[in-house]
Amino acid sequence: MENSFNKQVDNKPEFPLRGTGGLSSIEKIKINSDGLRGTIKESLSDELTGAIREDDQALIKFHGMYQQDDRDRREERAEKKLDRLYSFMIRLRLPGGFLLPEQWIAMQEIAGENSTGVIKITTRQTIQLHGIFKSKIKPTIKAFNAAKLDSIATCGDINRNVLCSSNPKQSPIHQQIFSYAGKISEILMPKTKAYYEIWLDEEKIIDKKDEEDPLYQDRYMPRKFKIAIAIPPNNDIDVFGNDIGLIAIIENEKLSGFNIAIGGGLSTTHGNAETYARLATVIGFVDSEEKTLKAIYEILTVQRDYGNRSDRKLARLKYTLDRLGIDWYKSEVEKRVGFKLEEAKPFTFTSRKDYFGWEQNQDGLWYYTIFTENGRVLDDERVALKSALLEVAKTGKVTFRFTANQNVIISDIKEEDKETINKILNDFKIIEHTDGTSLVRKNSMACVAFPTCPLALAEAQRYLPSLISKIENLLDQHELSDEDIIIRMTGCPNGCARSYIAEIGFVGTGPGKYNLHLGGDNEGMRLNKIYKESLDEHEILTELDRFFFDFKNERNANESFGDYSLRKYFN
Ligand code: SRM
Ligand code: SF4
Repeated sequence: MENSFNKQVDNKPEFPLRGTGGLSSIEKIKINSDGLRGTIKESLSDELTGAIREDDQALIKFHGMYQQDDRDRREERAEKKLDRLYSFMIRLRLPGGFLLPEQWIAMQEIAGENSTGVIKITTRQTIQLHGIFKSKIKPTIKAFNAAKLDSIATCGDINRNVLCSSNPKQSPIHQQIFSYAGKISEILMPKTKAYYEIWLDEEKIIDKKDEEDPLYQDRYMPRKFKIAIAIPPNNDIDVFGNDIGLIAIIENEKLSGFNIAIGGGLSTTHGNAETYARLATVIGFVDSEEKTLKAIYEILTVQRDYGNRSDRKLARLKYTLDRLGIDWYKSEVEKRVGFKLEEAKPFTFTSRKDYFGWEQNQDGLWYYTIFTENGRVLDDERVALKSALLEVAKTGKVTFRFTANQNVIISDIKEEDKETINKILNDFKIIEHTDGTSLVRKNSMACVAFPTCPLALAEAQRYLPSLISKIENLLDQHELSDEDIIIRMTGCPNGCARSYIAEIGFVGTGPGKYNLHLGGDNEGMRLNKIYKESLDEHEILTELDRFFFDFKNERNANESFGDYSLRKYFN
């Protein structure tokens, strides 16, 4: 459907686009892909390998999936002269991280039949299933489709899952603001029907006009693109880590509009000084839905036209912005939207946490936030979380929300149903598990890393829990267990668990080794800095022991660990 957001931009520069060298190989794959089709169908029907063709590996990302292999088993298979154990990860598109109970049940069944069975809640409020063999991709996508779920555009050089502050308790107008996540996701969807054709066996589009794409054209974005909406005072979605961050401005309990921040991005590359993490810069305010959506759309078109397409390491909006200047970028967006952005309105973030346990919103509905360590939903020796969530879903009396801190919120429970849900949570020891978890563990987050992530240099979600146990002991010894300290770990410098905006960040450099970052704030408004490089566990714990001792003895009243460590170790 033609609308004001998908009109063609007249002044787009000549292709090939900005960048120092020629087009990167991925650019050529996109342009020659026939609307992201490539030879995916042929790759799928090749029974000689569990993998797909190289070019198609880049294209399936736009359909929400990645080819991976079990890195734990590489050596053993190589010794036996076997191919790597290939499988696929599929990521759902869930704007704002929301599921109906019947969708959760369907998803759990699909996970059990087609994947490892572990449901992974990601740092962008959605769900990933791992370990799906090639022959199971189509059945998985079809089953998702039957449950009205899709994985379109959750990976690839395109707008990704749109985030929104999770907890409806945060504001009486949460629902209104939350609805923007869906609207933004919708206007930024690709027009190609390849997903339906390849995975759902729908008829091939004959009239190519039906899939003309004024936004993405044949080149898509130069790189992934991320958008998040925060509802102050809680920055639970780390709004400044996104290419576009919207900050809801609420005046007299009404939504006046959004401050717009652009150019956030958290990845770096070890040894490449041209790469850096950057927090988004607030460029102005918009006061209506139409203006908000228009501004978002044109921020994308400017990045589409001016982003670096020769060096993928330097292709994110943050680099375009710093190369061309914030004032230039803003005025180019204003030219394209046809109006001026207003001056940004004041806002304050005081936290970025999930509210664990029972909470009630202004409409009397109840919410229970469950601690879900590193977003992994499974039954293990400590707690049967997966079984509990299935029981809860089967009541049909709840919805599910996922937080950008990788937790689950059992949501929208009526007063008369609360006891039923509470009993299930009690019977499965979920309440005991959530209440009994330390603050530092609740505040911690790790990315996936081994065994599935091909880019991992060190462990993250499989290691952080045991490191946190040791950190808990240290905090206990220094009588700091009640301190709200945010700790995050990633297995490489890509920053998937946003370690660069933690108070204590660990960034993997090699097996068992991590850069130690300090000095981020508690609210996600300040990047941390590298304190020491490539430490092993013993060195990490020795450093932390000393930090906690100093912090306990030298902090100012109400000073957070992040603020203290910046003052102490970097001044
Ligand atoms: Fe990420 C690549 C996992 C959030 C920055 N990320 C990957 C891949 C797909 C590895 C790959 O390229 O083959 C990882 C798959 C691991 C696996 O086995 O599942 C992966 N990223 C994740 C997730 C699942 C981490 C988690 O434990 O929750 C998160 C999924 C989010 C989602 O639902 O869409 C995830 N990734 C992030 C974030 C955090 C965020 O967006 O708030 C970042 C940093 C913010 C940013 O984008 O600047 C992030 N991931 C990256 C990058 C670096 C991008 C760049 O600008 O250079 C890569 C590598 C790449 O794209 O080349 C990457
Ligand atoms: Fe993989 Fe690195 Fe992202 Fe962790 S931070 S999931 S190791 S790409």
